[in-house]
Parts: sequence; structure tokens; C-alpha cells
Amino acid sequence: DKLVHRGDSSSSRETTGDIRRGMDCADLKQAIIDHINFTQARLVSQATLNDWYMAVAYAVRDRMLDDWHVSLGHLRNRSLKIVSYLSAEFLMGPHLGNNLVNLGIVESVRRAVAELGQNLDDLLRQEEEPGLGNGGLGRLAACYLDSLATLRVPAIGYGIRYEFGIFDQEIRDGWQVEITDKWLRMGNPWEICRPDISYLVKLGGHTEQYSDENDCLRVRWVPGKVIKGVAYDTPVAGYCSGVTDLLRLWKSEAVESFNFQAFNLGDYYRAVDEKVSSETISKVLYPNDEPQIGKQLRLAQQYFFVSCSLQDMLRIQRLRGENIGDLAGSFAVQLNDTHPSIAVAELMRLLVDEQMMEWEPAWEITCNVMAYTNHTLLPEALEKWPLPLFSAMLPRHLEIIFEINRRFLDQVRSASPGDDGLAARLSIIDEGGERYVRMAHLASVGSHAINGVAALHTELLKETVLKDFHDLYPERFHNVTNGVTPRRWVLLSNPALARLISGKIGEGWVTRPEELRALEKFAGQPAFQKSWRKVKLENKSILAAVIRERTGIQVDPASLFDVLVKRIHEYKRQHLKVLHIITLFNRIKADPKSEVRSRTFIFGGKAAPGYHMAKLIIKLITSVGEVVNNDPDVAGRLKVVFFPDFNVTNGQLVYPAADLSEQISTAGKEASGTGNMKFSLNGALTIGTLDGANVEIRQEVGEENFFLFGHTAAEVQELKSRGYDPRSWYEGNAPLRAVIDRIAAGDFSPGDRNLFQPLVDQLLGHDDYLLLADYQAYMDCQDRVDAAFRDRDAWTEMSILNVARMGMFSSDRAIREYCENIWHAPPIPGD
Ligand code: B1N
Repeated sequence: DKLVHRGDSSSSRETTGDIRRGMDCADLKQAIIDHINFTQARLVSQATLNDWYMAVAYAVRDRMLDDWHVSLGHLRNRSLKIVSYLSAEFLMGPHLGNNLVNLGIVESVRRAVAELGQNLDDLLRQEEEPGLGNGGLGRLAACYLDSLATLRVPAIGYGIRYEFGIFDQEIRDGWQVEITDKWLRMGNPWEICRPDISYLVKLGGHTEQYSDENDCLRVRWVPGKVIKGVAYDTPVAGYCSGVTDLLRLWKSEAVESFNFQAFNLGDYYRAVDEKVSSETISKVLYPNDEPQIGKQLRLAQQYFFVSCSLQDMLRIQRLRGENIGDLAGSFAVQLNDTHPSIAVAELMRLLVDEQMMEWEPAWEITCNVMAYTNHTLLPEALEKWPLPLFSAMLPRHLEIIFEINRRFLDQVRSASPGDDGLAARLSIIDEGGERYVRMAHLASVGSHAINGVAALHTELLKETVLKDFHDLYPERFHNVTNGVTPRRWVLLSNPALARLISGKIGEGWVTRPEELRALEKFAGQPAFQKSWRKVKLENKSILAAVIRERTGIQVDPASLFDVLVKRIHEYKRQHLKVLHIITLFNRIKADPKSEVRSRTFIFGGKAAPGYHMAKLIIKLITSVGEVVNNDPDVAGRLKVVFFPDFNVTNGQLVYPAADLSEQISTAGKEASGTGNMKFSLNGALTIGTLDGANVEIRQEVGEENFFLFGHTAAEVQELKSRGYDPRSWYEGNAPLRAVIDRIAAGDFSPGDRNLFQPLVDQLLGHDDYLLLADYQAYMDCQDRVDAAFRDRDAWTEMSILNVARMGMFSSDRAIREYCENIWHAPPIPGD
């Protein structure tokens, strides 16, 4: 009886479970000490800070396992559909704090740790975050796992266990320097390696035809190489939901027997080479946000994790005792952008070549199972693979894609006879010159649902990139506006605000954020405003101290914290913000007594290592900072900070401290944005264009509580089609000219007039992202921000109203929409 599991009598819990499951202070303390002694193998007196962190992490993980086992059991419940979220990136952020929040044990663990002479905040800082993503897309996947577990939906996040995640950024001499992210160096207490859950993945080689026992013509893939994928599982606890879902990441390994025995018997060094090259597949995350690089290893990564994941789903289907033919009743597979879209061809291969199914039923299953989310319209980001590269690595998949395409184009031609242009535009194969496989087309043909990530984005998707698909299959298209989890992004990162809110309206908002609306009636109340401002000021002081420590720059918490944090990209227009700063600088230089409000400009974000213009923008920010921060006429009124290594951990520090959120991308370019939501949920006001989810945020919070500027997406189109001439905007605007001339003259790059020349040339010669066309509107809008910030009470009221009206941007809402409209996946009943 002592070994009986959960659901058993309380007596067995008392006798066996306390050290592994007990939640009271004594149990927690004993559990932590046990892990120091027996897991870390240290005496308490010898334990390092990392030992303490590891021990607490293990003690917390132990307390997730009961729910986890029950939830894993539900995967075998045939009446429940499993959401299978396929993503090349999961940017989970540090686990410990989030798990404490979701398990509701922050305070008890804090006390237990304190009684052991440790400080929980120090231990939280010890965790190296798993940076297995680039930015918004990977972080969205993490927020969605949180919401899936919170809403009690059985789900598996499938991805890659990169040994090196996104690089750490250092700033040296004002430039970005990339440092390898050795996140596994000290061990990872959250993952459980499952050597028994592993699959073989073939690569390269050729295909052969053969006749099966029924004399049917079949295809066999004879690979050039086989590798193995091993599962590493991480539990994902819902917020007080009793459900713990699964993040299953694949690590690539060598198949010992393969080359050793079949080909290279006795050739030890060849076998070692094999091992190294097999392990390369999951070695490193490609640090590119948006532009695709077309590298062979990247395709291998995508295929590797997709194949392991689909094979795993087929195994689970068998464990459920269900037919492979009923796969669509058991699984909803979501393709997070095209990165996993090879899944369409791989599932066909598994069903037709390995399960010996006929083409038509296999195709029906595939389309019913798959759904595709598009995250970008930027042409340079749309994945396409040159045919020679593709066929060398995935020869069988290319044949399958040709067959999918042949059948698909037959349908297209019979529906629109004679329209060869249409067939060429829809084709999965781009034949205009060098031939490519277009992955967005493969995903669209093979999915029953296609969605964009914000209302505007979905409309543009239907009008541009996937217009022909929308004409053909209008019923497949959905919009699901992105959302973020209020657990990590308010409760965990902004505890003071969370306490203030809960004190007023109760705690229900954490899972029912529409209840935040109840704050509206306090928005004008002076006492509440005062408490609200106090929280913000405290958050700003905390950030100011960290800025001081990491950059040496002293900033004033009373100044307006004007924040732009996101990946560095020309379309996101960090350099437009720089033009604003230099404009203010020029006003001060022209008249040192001119009234310029005190502002702290905080930038953060990584540039893709090969993206020279983005790196130059970082150098521009730091260079302008050097000059502005040290100019006696400025006298501290303007401070420019580049906060190094922006990641989830640092985001948790930055969002709560912002007064102003900069969302200034060229309209039509940012698919959604999710940082915009995190800021507003934490009481920052937004200055932004009508782009991505900004449009809907403004609608929700009210236009009077949002600083809008700039050309609309339609106007951007219009300007470009008329032949946009940036130089005329430059010549027609004296302050703008003065700003650009200063950069060109080398005022921020002493001794080197050439340094920023590429940037100036881009702006004056092309200005692809219309900075100059939006410049004046942006300056005018910033002047309105200054005026508004002067009226503290009015500003605070706007801040409160922003938070009160942000409920719809919870990832719970987004996940409910996916469940209802796309996955048809109900929650686990009970509780
Ligand atoms: O996905 C986010 C959106 O909120 C952002 O607007 C969008 O820019 C972002 C290739 C991407 N789109 N595409 C990528 C990431 C990595 C990669 O290798 C493309 N990221 C986005 C969530 O919807």
C-alpha cells in the first residue's frame, strides 16, 4: 500500500510521500537537503549556490510528477484529442520561478529556503535560461504550452534539444559580440532523458521500387545515413489546473550499429566521425529571426525533429489501442510556421511506405491532422529549398511532394481550365528559374486550417502571400491573434503589480483576465493611482540598479522610461527611435535651455550574426549614447542605454519598468508582435503604428489611451507603388536633414565618417522601411507623449485603463480559439 500512487489514502502520502511530495515547510526543507546530499552528492556545509538551486529545482520537480503521471495517463484516453505543437523553437525562459507560481508554492518554498539560510531570489538568478528560440515565435510556443496545461488540454510540445541555444550577447566597444550559449554546462534539472523513447531517422541515399507480397508496387528508401533521436522530456505545469503537459525535445545521436557493422567494421575513426556528425544535427539553434538561410543542416534539423515527433505520435496511437487510420481523431498537429512543414510529406511517407496505406486515405488523414500557422509576410523569410539540396537529403520526400503537387495541380486545372499562370503560382515547386520547394505551399496544401497571428496580418496573408490559396480554399483560413501568459508576464515578473491588482479585484484575473475590467472604476481614484505609481517607480528603480551594474550608466527612475526591446531588424525600425533621440539632442544643442522632458531610452535585442545592418544599428545606438549621455548641455536629461543580452530573464525585469512601449514597425511588416502585449499588460502606454496586433490593442484599450502615428499598411503600399523617393522627404524636412547630416558627418563616430555611411546610404537611397516618410509623424507623436507624461494623474489613469482592458491578449484566449476552431480538442474533464 505504501507504493500506491496518488488518489490513494492520505495515510500512504504521509508514510511515503512527504519528502517527495509534501508541501509544508518541514517537508520542503527535508526534500531540499536530501537532494543536496543524494542528488548533488554534497554535504550541506559544502554546497555551492548552484547546488542549492539544483536541489530546490529537483524538489519542485518532484512535486510536479504526480500531476504529470496523471496527465501522461490521459494521453492514452481515447476520448481525448492530443494537441501536438510542432515548433523548431521553444523559448521557455527560466523554469523555477514559473513552476513555483503555477504550483502555487512561491511563499512556502521561499520560507523553506530561508530557513535553510538561503535566499530564493539568489537561487532564481542562478538558473541559466533555456534559450531555445530566437524571439516572438519561440516565446509564443512557450506561452501556448502554459495555456494548454492551464486549460487542461492534453498537449505535447515537440521540438529540438539544441545543445547551444541563442547566443549570449555582449557589447564590446559598442558592438555586439556573440558568445556561445552553454546552457547545459551545469546540468538541467528540469529535463528527463528517456533513452527508451528513441527513433531512427534516415537521411540521403536513394529510393527503389519493389513489389510487395500482394504484387503492389511500393517504394523503399535506402538511406545514405541513419541517425537516432532520443527524447528529453520537460514537465509543463498549468496554473493551479492539476494538469502538467509535456515538452518533448529530441537530441540527435549516432546509431552505434549502423556504420560500425554494416560498412566500416573495425574502422574506429570513421565510426567516431559518424558519431560527431550525427550529434551535429541538434547542436545549435540557427540565430536568424525571419530571413531564411537555406542551409542544409537547417533542413536536416527540421526533418529530424519532425520525423521523431510523428513516429512518436504513431507509437502513442498504438498505445491507445487505436488504428493508424484514426490518427486524426487522436491528434491535432499544429505547424509553428513552415519550419516543421516537412511533416506533411513525412506523414505521407510513414503512412504509405511504412504502414502500407493507400495514397487517398493517407492524404485524407494528413490533411485532417495538420494545421499551419503563418508568422511572417516578409518575402525573404519564406522558406524555400533548392531542389538539388532537397533531393540529396530527402529523395523520397521529393517524390512524395511531386505526387502531392501533381494531384493538387490537376484539381486546380480542372477547376480553372486554361489558367496556367494560376497553376504556376500555386505550385509547391517554384519553377521560375532555379527550382525550389516552397514550404508555405506544402503546408497550405496539406493542412485543413491556415491561420495568421493578428487580424491585419491574416487579412494581408489572404490578399498577398497566400491569395491564390485563399481564393481556392477560403474556408481553411482563420485568424488567431497571438496572446501571452499573464502567469509569467505579470504574476511572476511583476509581483508588486499583481498584488496591487488582486488586492482590489481578487485573483480571478490570472485565469479570467476579462475581470481586469473591474479596475476601470478605480482608474481615476487618487489613492489607487498613487499605489499604482509607487509600484511602477519601484520596478523602475530595480531596473535602474541592474542597468548601473551591467552598463555603468546611471539613470533616473523618475524620468520617462522609453523602451524598445525586440530582435534588431530594419523593419522594426530601431533606427527611427535613434532619429528621435538625435532630434531631441539637436533641440538641446540649439538651445540648452529648451524644454526637453527627462527621458531614459532603453534598447535591447540581438542582431542575427550575419546581419550587418542590424549590427550597425546597435553600434549607432551605443555611439549616440556615448555622445548624448556625456554632453554637458544635455545635463542628464537624456540617457541612452543599450541593455545587453535581451532574453526572457531580462524581459521579466524590463517590461514591468516601462512607461512607454515602442512598437514602431513599418505598417504591414510585423505579423503580430507579443512584446507589445507584455508592455501594456504591465501598465506601459504604447506609441505605435497600425501594424500587427497594435491595431487590436488600440481598439481594446481605447484610441485615447494609445499614441498612434505613421502611414497605414495601405498607405505604405500606395507610397511604394507611386515610386517612393526618400531623398525628397529628407530635403523637405529641416530637422530630419540635421539629424541625418550629423550621423553622416561622423558626429557619433569620431574620426570615422565612413562608419555609418551604409546606414545613411540605405535611408537616403532606398529607405525600404519608410523611416523618412514616418519621421515627422513620429516626432509629433512623441511630443504628445511628453505633454501627456507631464500630467501624472492622467498618465496613470491611462496606464490603469491599459491593464484593465488587455484581457483579450491572454494566451488562454488564443488557445481557446485554436481548440474550438482548429483543433476541436476539448479539455480533460474534472476539477
Ligand atoms: O512571430 C511572432 C510574431 O509576433 C512576430 O510579429 C513575428 O515576427 C514572429 C524564422 C521566424 N515570424 N517569423 C519568425 C523566427 C525564426 C525563424 O528562423 C522566422 N518569427 C516571427 C509570433 O507570432
